[in-house]
Amino acid sequence: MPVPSSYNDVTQQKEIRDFVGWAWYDRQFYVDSQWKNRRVVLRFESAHYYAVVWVNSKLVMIHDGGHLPFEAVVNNFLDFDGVNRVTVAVNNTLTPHTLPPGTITYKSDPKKYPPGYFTQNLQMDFFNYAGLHRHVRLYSTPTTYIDDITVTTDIQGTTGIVHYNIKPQGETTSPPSVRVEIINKSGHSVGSSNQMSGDIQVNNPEFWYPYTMNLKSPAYMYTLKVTLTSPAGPDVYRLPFGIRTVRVTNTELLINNQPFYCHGVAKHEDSDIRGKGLDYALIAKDFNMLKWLGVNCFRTSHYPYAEEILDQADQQGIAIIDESPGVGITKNDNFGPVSLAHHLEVMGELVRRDKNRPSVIIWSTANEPASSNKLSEAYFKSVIGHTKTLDPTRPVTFVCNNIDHTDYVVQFVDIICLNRYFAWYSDVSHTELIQLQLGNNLDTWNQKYNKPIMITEYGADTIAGLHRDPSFVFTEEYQVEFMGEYHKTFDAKRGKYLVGEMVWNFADFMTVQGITRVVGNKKGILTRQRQPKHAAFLLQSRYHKMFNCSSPKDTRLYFQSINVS
Ligand code: BDP
Repeated sequence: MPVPSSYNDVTQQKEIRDFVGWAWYDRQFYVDSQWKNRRVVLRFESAHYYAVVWVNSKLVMIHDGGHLPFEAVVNNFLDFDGVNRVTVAVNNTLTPHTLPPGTITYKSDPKKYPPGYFTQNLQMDFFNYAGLHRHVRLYSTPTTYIDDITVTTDIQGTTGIVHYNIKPQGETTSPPSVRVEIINKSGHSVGSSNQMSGDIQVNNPEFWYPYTMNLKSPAYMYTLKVTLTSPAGPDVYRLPFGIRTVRVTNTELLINNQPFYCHGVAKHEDSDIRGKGLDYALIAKDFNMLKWLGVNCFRTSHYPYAEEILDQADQQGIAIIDESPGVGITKNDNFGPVSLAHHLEVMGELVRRDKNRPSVIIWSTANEPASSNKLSEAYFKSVIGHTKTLDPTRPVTFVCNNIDHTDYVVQFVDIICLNRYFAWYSDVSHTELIQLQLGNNLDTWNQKYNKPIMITEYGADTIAGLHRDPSFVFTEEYQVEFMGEYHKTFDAKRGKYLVGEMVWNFADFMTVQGITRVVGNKKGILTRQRQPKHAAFLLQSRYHKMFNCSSPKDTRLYFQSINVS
């Protein structure tokens, strides 16, 4: 099997596509003998879902969770002069305590099923692609090394304040010394320090902001160059970061103290052949399509994406709602102590990985959990509270599909994220009801909580090339009409409390086989091959008009002035 990739769609075997259980990877490698005196680390960037790793037949590490990196020091397992073998067993079984959760049902009727027959039941709407989805790396550091760096930034007038904290690790006879420098894009040092933690002021900095805010130089990235010196030798780390702030008020989302309106999409990591495997060409294509559409923000629905994708978001100036794999937390036994402990751990891994990225403006702890179930209250109080403790600088939320039941979780969020499917999952075909139902529903949530609201999903399944006039469900005409009605309500609420909109979905994507999905979910405005359906042009024209004024208030004025509502 190629790495990185999902193993499911690579062969012509149905058994491999639909496989549930242990898959084994194994390969030989050599290590540079000069690494003998260094610390050698084996790192997996994603193994879906549960992974056990051996080096030269000795157990090295076990990791629970499919979308975040894990690593271990392997010096004691390596042969620096001969051939080595790494073996990985990956199991894609989802249980009530995994994220996402799932269940296995054993079918015991011998008249209907052979002995031991079972099925995997998913609680999410995407294919459970599996395998080594991202890179596996072997890297080395000196034995005294930089374990972690945290950078947060503030803006005071025309000054950028860079707070940093460096955590050195390792055995040393004398404490290591450090040199910290902030380097601008032209390679010049604009601030420095010799302390492990502290503040560095940058006068008149270039700020990081999304490219559609149309200011001078968007997405400006600095480098924090950290040189740790110890008897073990220098460890030099270059951390890209941006100077920016994110805040929410009762009605607004502010980036660098300026109102930001998210004109976005929700996505998936999904493609033909590679499944969820990292694919550089696909990443480049997707960012080109995002820019082509005029998107300034996307949600990593419904799990953390590859770091290479977030690198592009940082560099190209696209804001991100960074979502945990907490999708489908809907059954009572998904709210137990084992699930909670795992969810807290996953939030820790996610924040540790992505905390220094300027593109990440919001943490999403979950998608569509049963927030009308009383059990969700204590569970999410803990998950959201924990995430805020891990990172007090960003708003924290979860994505809610509760329409009008009592809700136990929205009370804890900084910004309300709602998925709405009026005229699709309810009153299907009745686009004439969308404005009335959506408008009333949004006002109700706003009045109850007095917090800003973002629509994080709305959409209709559409088979590319299917046409009918007047519109009919599943046709391209229906998707255009449906979205147009949503846009009218968005325009009426923007500038009041609505701070963003995200269509579901950027592109069609694969799901489990079933009678409500025709070879996958077809709510993409692009096909799975990234070709536009008619609705993509509607969105493109809408989003490009918003460019000059990503502030909701400005956008309303702009729309009035050109008479588009
Ligand atoms: C929402 C889910 C999303 C689904 C979508 C749909 O958040 O994962 O794919 O509905 O049904 O409820 O298309």
